[in-house]
Amino acid sequence: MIDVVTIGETMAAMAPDEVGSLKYINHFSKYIAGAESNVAIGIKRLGFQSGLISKLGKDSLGDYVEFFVRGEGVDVSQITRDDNHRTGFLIKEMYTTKEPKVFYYRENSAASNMSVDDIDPEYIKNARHLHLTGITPALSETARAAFFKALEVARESNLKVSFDPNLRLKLWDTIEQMCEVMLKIIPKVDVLLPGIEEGEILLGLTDPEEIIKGFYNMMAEGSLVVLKLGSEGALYYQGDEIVKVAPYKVSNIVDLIGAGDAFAAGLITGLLRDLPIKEAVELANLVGALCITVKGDIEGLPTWEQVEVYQGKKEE
Ligand code: CKP
Ligand code: MG
Repeated sequence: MIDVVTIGETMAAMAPDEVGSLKYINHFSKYIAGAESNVAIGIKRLGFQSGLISKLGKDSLGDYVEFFVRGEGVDVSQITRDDNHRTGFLIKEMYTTKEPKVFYYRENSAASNMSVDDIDPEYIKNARHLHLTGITPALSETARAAFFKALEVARESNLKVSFDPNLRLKLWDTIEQMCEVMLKIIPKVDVLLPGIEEGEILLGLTDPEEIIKGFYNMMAEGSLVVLKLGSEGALYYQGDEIVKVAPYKVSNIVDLIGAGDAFAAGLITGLLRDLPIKEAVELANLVGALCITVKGDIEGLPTWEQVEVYQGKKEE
């Protein structure tokens, strides 16, 4: 049985082995990138079965992505291969003084051509949880329709739905269009995982408590909003009081990309394990923190056994 289904684009990616302008870099490492597959892999490592709905080109990079995701134990039965469109690709440029820059080569990719025909309602209905991010509806009109179909099926079948807005302005025509779609999705989900910046963009607010309440007021009563504060930990709110959850401190920060997905994997795992919300958020903080101590989005994601060691419940 699949516990968590997600839908999105997994890309082949290249990260330079050194910092500096791509103009002068000659050596790269290949890896996979994609918020939804990051979450699916994170959940699988933490002990639950995840499945990814996606599309890849019938090309070597598509083989690489499919083998990798399958190798991590994620169910790939809903990944189809497209003869006519290529596997999405990204390349990073690294700097010493600022966050890496990401260049996408994913327009009209196989995954951007996903459509409602790629959604098998039975596959979603048989799961416990659907995880979505704001990247998939940004890929194209047809991918957006597939996203909304998945959401609709999950709601009709009473699955829990979590949503990470993951705003990627580069993928939208206009900021207005992006905000309009996001504000249409948020009232339909049970668990919302925004960051502060997303609150600023979508609600025009800066105060964390106002942001968390602003989002909550758009959702059904009893929904859960977890506001990610990065190195400050997180806040959560379910309509009664706003609770602050302290961060899991790590000193060796290597690569911040993927932290939000790791956080989502931890939180969803906590919910599947029926942990009290505070403990689920603590788990999310821990998994998010471990992710950033290693280069790459998924390499630092812990297994459940490792989580127990970090929590002091088990000896290494
Ligand atoms: O918000 P995060 O840093 O956790 O997301 C990172 C992922 O899918 C990364 O894998 C990248 O490829 C992407 O977000 C994206 O499409 O930007
Ligand atoms: Mg994110």
